[in-house]
Amino acid sequence: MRDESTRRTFLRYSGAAVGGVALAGCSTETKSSDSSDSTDSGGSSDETPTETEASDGGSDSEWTEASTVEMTDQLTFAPKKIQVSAGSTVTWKNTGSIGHTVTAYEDEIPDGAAYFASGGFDGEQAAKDGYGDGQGGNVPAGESYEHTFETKGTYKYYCIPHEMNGMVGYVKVV
Ligand SMILES: [Cu+2]
Repeated sequence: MRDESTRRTFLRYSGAAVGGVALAGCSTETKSSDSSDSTDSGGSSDETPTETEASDGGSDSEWTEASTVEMTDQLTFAPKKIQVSAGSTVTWKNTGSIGHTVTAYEDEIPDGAAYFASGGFDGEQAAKDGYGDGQGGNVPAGESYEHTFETKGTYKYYCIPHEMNGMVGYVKVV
């Protein structure tokens, strides 16, 4: 039993290491959980995998005024956080050799804002399905995708195949 929880921790850590970026947030987490819990049989010891996103604070004040974002072979959007004025068109360029998507989190765009995703999908699920079905929305090497932002607020988006590697970005429209 004890053994099992150790293994689970290890797996999570090695998963984070692939991302390479989000490590700092994970290392402070629950060393203490190995004593008490898990006598209570049936699971639901949730790992809450999305929790790591919250920990990328600290750099939250660093917004770069830019309207071009590069998608790189390091599995990043660069700059990760951009600021533009309403009505601006943002261009994402794939400057590497690996394909990427630009896919908005439907729940993390301002109220009333238009959904956006490479491939022209009108919702996040459609974008995921489209990618799963023949890589719809993939932006290959050398290609780009653009979107015009009309509604002010902060948008968060990700790359479908590399979300697990921490490939997410933000656009703040002011
Ligand atoms: Cu990607």
